[in-house]
Amino acid sequence: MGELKGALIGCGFFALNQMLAWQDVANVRIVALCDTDPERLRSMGERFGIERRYLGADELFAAGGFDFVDIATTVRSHRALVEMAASHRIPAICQKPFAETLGDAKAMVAAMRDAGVPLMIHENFRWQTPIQTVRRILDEGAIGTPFWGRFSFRSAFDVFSGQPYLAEGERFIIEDLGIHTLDIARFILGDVTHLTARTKRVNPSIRGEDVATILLDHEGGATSIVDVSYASRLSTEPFPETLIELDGTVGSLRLTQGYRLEVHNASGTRHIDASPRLLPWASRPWHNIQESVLAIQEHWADCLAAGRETSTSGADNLKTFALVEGAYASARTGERIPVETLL
Ligand code: NAD
Ligand code: 89Y
Repeated sequence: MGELKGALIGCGFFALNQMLAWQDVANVRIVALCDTDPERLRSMGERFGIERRYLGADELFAAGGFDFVDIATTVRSHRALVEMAASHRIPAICQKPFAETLGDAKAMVAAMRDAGVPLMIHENFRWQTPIQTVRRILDEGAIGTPFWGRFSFRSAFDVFSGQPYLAEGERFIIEDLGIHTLDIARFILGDVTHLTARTKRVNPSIRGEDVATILLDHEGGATSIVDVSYASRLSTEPFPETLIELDGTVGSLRLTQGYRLEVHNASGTRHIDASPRLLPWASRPWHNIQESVLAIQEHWADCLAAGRETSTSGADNLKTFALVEGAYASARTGERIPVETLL
């Protein structure tokens, strides 16, 4: 496989993880950077020794010389940047959340499909070691067919110091974090037909909701609960762990704090350490997320080289993003939302 050249747009808080991970992806080299903020652009360029730097994405695309673009900006710019990639027929990775609205997300998928180039949403949580381990245990049939699940992310970690915009938006936890938890629920129990949601704001210094409880009906017949909170003060801070409970026809599975996985069935009880690796450039407690960034970027490079569709393609991620939109609609109206009406 020849070397793939990439360009990164957005040199902010999270992009650093993406740049560090790209260094570990075989046959990929980031050759150009873009950020509207000159200081962030300079700092990322100097840290990674990248000379080609652009203050505007239009100049970056006009200059060309790369095989894909990695969009690591916040949501407001996603549609314009993906459409720019489509108009230059450049494959693109776009960070979550996909877009500001489901209508925008659909337009982005259509633009990339019409251009004949792949779009992957950087929905990395399903790539975390503990989540992949749960998927593997299910595929082995260890608990039979799951009929009930809980996907829980409860924390009081200060995410606002690194990402101050999270305190400012009208929407917070479902759009920012619940989006990952909903994607994990889909990854583990399959697509969703209906949902009901309730939200709260506990922290008075932010604008959006910081607690959400979502009830999901899955196509295969399972019922699950996605519960997320950034207002939960616990004796041991679990950030950024997603805890999972699954009951199946022949057994059960519990992923508890500390990445401990217990699988129980008629043959007995297995205890599995589902901890992520601490990569040399990673730091606790973010290492779980950081390892998944490397995994999803490796997946992108493999799929791009082989011409395969990625696990979290734009088309796939519309189904996760519809759950986000549906959850806000249900919380607003109190109603149960049929997901097909959104897609
Ligand atoms: P940030 O504000 O720190 O960085 C965004 C950068 O993009 C800024 O430097 C800004 O100047 C630049 N930018 C904005 N619009 C631009 C444009 N049109 N052209 C070029 N540059 C532009 O934000 P962040 O915290 O790094 O978050 C970025 C994205 O990453 C968000 O969508 C966030 O939800 C996501 N994120 C994902 C994860 C994950 O695990 N997948 C974790 C954290 C953040
Ligand atoms: O932005 C969020 C994400 O995607 O993962 C954790 C986070 O950084 C804060 O909630």
